[in-house]
Amino acid sequence: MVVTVEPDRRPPLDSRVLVDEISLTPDLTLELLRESTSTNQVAADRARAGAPDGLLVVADHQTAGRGRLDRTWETPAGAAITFSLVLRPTVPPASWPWLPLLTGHTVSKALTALGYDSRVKWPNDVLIEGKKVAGILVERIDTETGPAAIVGVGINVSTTAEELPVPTATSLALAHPDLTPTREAVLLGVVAGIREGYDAWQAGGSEAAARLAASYVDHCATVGQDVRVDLPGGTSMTGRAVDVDPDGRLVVETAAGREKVGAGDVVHVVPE
Ligand code: BT5
Repeated sequence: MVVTVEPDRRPPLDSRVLVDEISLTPDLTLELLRESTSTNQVAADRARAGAPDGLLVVADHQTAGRGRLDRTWETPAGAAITFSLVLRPTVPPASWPWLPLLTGHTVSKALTALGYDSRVKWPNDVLIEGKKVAGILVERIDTETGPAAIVGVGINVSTTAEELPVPTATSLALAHPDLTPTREAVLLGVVAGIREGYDAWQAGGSEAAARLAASYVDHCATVGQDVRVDLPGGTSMTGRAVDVDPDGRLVVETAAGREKVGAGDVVHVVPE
């Protein structure tokens, strides 16, 4: 099956294909919504109402997607993948900061498996040729049965250049027009990749954590780059990103010495 990039001829997600595949995976349950405001919002509501680990909320069209720090995530109908997975991690609280990085890493690896040359910009923007193809929003919420993680992922699949909200964005179709995976294939590949990576990390203790950290650094486009990091307080720092520490923080070599950053927006500085 081939996905067209003509906006007026985009088919809806084929629920039979998704249900068939996901019913074979005992640790996933699908809730497919034709339209939704924000899948992270819906998944958080479900988790608060008791939804178990593995609930996958997919929106065929998301109308009010959320980014980090109250930003928005914009996707035209039929052009993207937008979903949120409810997870109930049992790892120690100190390991939670790795969850967004793990998600970015596994999404990027799933896209690589589909033939795209994909890398992660710290902490979890998924890039192809330096442009953002996927965004991730991981939120921790409290529920009566313990804390839950809402892992939200948006991927631009057939979005055209005119439809993309910012010039720093790309889509799978723009990045590699010869590859034409269906939205269903991208969704299933990415969800399977996240589930597998997460399960290995959850079950594997410190050895799995160390393996993830090494693999993340290997595939992270930021490490080795000159960067500017815009920090949540409104300040910024510049330097060379040299590593990611065991807590998932970016290590930046600045003029004033080594700094560790737990949250911020990284800009890869292109040498003039
Ligand atoms: C993110 O935020 O990148 C997280 C995006 C998460 C979206 C998923 S979709 C399913 C789930 N349900 C939700 O409601 N959200 C999640 P951040 O790093 O803050 O980036 C947001 C910024 O990316 C915006 O301010 C724009 O500059 C840009 N942007 C918006 N839409 C984009 C798109 N489709 N592609 C690339 N960049 C985009």
